[in-house]
Amino acid sequence: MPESIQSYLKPEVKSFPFCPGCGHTTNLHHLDKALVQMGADPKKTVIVTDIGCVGLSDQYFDVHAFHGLHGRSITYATGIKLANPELKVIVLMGDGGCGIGGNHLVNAARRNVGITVMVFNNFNFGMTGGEHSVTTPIGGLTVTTSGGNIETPLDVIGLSQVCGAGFGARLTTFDKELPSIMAQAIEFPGFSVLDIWEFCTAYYSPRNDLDKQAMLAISEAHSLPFGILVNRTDRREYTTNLAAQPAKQTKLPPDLSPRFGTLKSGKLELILAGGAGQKIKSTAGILGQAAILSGGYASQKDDYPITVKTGYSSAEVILSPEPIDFTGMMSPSAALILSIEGFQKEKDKLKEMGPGSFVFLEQSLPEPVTQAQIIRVPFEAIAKKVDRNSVALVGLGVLLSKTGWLSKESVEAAIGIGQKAAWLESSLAAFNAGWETGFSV
Ligand SMILES: Cc1ncc(C[n+]2csc(CCOP(=O)(O)OP(=O)(O)O)c2C)c(N)n1
Ligand code: SF4
Ligand SMILES: [Mg+2]
Repeated sequence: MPESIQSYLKPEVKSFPFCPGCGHTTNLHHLDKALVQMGADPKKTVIVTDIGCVGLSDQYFDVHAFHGLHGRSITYATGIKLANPELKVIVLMGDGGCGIGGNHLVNAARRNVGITVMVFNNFNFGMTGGEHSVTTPIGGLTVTTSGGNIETPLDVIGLSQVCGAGFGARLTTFDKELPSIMAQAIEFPGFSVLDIWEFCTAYYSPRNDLDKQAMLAISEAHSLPFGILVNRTDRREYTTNLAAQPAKQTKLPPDLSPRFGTLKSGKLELILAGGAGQKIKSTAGILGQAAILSGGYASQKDDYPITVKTGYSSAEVILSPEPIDFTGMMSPSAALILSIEGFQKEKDKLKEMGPGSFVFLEQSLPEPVTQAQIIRVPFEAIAKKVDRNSVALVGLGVLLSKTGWLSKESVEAAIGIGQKAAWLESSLAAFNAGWETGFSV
């Protein structure tokens, strides 16, 4: 049982790989003590490390471990906590990672997600040779600040506090109470963050004569006090909040099991283009679903401007009896062009269409340059008589009855799947009006 664990370090671990005197070594021994103090359950404890020398830490502990990209450890930790809120998730990151992934610190604190971030703050990028970081003190000498750092260091705890963190403390690696404050942070039911000042004995400490006294002076000079600076329990932890949300009814995906034989046609590439509000996207979806119901495969790529309710709307649909590995449009078999916006958008693609392909064109539109057979149809006028909002379904009806590429039943079934009950009747009527027209164009 957890209480009987005397150390969470793997039995074979004799030492850590850090330089002699590196603060990471001291901190990891403190973390081990904290876990012992808590009686942490190793199966419910996760150490997530960032990049840098600190990133070597997770492998020495007999708990779950995750090692990811620089600055992103808080995001992995958040995901792990969300997947299993019972876990104690501890992030070990350097001051470098804290700067590179600063937005993640902000957002984890803002959400009050119940993870613990321990910043092993040695005031520089240790692993890459001692470059300055967001926490380098003013005047600090590093390989990139040889004249003395002129930037104000980030107040890791202050930043976390204003973002809403529940628990925050600044400590030094030589603090006796570090293990118990680490344990307190890990047990805290919300976002907790520790800014642990320590030594990079290879780079920062020798360049700056950093010792305990110098650290105290830095704290004073930058108004970065030590101790527990944030401890509030008035905010509910994120995963607790999430669990309290009423369960949402999960919408089941539609049943698209093939029931209309096999797709008769070979591979087809179709362009549907019109204006916003002409139901181009949903009609393209119906077309694809009808192909799937007919035992085939379908892909759909929609395109529209960011101003979604105005301008063009177009869709590229591929239907195939074989799985579709490439969804690019190489040689369209047919295009359905319903408005001037769609015409302008796709007119260059029409130029590429060869003999044997079809352009179904709204009657009133200009003559396109194409080698495809042009079939002009008054789609709008037909739609007006049945359902003026379903021009695209009228067009689909014409296209499919003219070409015979899909059965009427498969499309009607797809309309039944995709359309809301209130619109079903008028949608079917529009498609059928188009289907009938297709025989005479
Ligand atoms: C996005 C990104 N930028 C830069 C690097 C290169 N890099 C690797 S380790 C490191 C410095 C790490 O410093 P810190 O996070 O403070 O950890 P320490 O080595 O001091 O423990 C850098 C910049 C990287 N791996 N990824
Ligand atoms: S380079 Fe610095 S941070 Fe890295 S192991 Fe050595 S002393 Fe520690
Ligand atoms: Mg560092």
